[in-house]
Amino acid sequence: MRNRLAPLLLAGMAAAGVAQEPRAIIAPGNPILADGDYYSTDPAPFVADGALWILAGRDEAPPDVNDFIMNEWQLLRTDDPASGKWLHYPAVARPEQVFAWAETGRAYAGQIVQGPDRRYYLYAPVLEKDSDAPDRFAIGVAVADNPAGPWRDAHPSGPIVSQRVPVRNDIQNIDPTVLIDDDGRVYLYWGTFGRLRGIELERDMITPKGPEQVIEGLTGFFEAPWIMKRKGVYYMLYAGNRAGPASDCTPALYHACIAYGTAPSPMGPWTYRGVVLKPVSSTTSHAGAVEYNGQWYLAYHTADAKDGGHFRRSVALDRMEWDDSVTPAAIRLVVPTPRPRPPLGVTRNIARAAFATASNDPVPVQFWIKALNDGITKAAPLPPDMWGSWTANNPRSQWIEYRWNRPVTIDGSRIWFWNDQPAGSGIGVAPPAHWHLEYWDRGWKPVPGAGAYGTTPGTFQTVTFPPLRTRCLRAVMTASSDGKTNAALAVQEWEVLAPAAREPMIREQGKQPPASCG
Ligand code: FUB
Repeated sequence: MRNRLAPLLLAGMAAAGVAQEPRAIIAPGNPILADGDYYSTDPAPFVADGALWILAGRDEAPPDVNDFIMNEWQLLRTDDPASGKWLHYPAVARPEQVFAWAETGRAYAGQIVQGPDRRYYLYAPVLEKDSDAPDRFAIGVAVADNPAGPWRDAHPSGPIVSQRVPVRNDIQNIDPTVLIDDDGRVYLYWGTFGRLRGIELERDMITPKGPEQVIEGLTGFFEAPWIMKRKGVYYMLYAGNRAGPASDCTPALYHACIAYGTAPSPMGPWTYRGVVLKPVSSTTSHAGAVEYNGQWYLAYHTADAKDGGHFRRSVALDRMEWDDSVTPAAIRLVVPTPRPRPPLGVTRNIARAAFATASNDPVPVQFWIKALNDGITKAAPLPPDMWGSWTANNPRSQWIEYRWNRPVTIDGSRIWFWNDQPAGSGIGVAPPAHWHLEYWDRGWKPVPGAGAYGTTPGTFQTVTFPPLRTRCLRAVMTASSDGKTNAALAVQEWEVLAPAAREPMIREQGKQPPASCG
């Protein structure tokens, strides 16, 4: 009964706007919902009725679909985060049920705030059904007596922010965050793609008091602002994507860190202060912070649940600590606490113990060198799921290299090429024309006795050879070419095989790559 009829029943209840009974969850670490039944995203924590709640969206993209399929919001609730005991309230609200002017789907990142009238206000980015705006994302406000609803439109005439109200703007109007200041004044911030706006609202929580202001000074701001105040200082957390090998935020452009800035007043001036959370396993990062029973927490999302991904994200919660020895107080880097993972199992692959480098170091910021030996291959990867070499003018040859701290004995290798152009192309990313392995033995030498080097993309190409001992191995690739220009190269995963399976060798954290192969 549970397996066959329950999903239909639940879907029917959700469509009818009936709140579902909460179900109990035990979370021995992150993510909170981890079994892949319900993905949860864009967390917005708040305290209500003495409990810690998290408003979350829900990712429903099928595996390998790269799109935000998000039809509803859900809630998580705990009285004791350390206990790992949560109540999960699925299907709390859907855009088209709450807002008559909204389309189904795209239930993006919202926030619930308790108003001065003790009622709860949900600030929700949704798509407007009828709008001539080039981008129909708009922010609606709903109100309820309880966080679990029922929610009704607090401003039935339409959104309070869009590309048409309260002023014409040309940004994507999503990711709202709200602060009720100590003096009762209300401030709303929102934005994405590097453009952040702020506006004061009337104390009714709904009416824009204007003017809409451009918020600047938050270095690398990408999206997901989160406003809060502590000890008289205004803090803005946000997803930042200032990328590069020297960036304190993220090496790869598609990923984001959670950064923060401070200001002496709600509208600034804002000063960048640093990073709160390093990039997570999903490309998007989205966080909110809250104080509960004297302890601060950061809620964020990752791709770490069963069968998770960039569009199948799941909410995590960790302690957030302050450094009050400096002024303004600084937020310390949050230490993620994942659930205990099952052992990896014995394997011949020793690539995960190696340091990866490439001939095109620094690798273009859309790609990520660490994807080479992360153990993950996808049917529809995004650029940071692979090493790549695309530039406007690609050279004929590239190599990728592994270095181990100690000599290793190997007798095989498996490589997974990625392409968006066919073999023989001189543009885009194509499989290599040919490639081979070289190992270090007082100089680079072709691996002797190697079998055929396959070039088919989208699946592992396996090469075997008589055992050899080395500390460094290269895959040397000759690019596909049309005779005039060269295509780029990309590799999702590159494994190196020891003669016998053993407990996995994992690279020691914090160890520096060996300076040389000798
Ligand atoms: O979940 C949809 C979008 O992804 C959110 O609005 C962004 O903040 C990012 O998390």
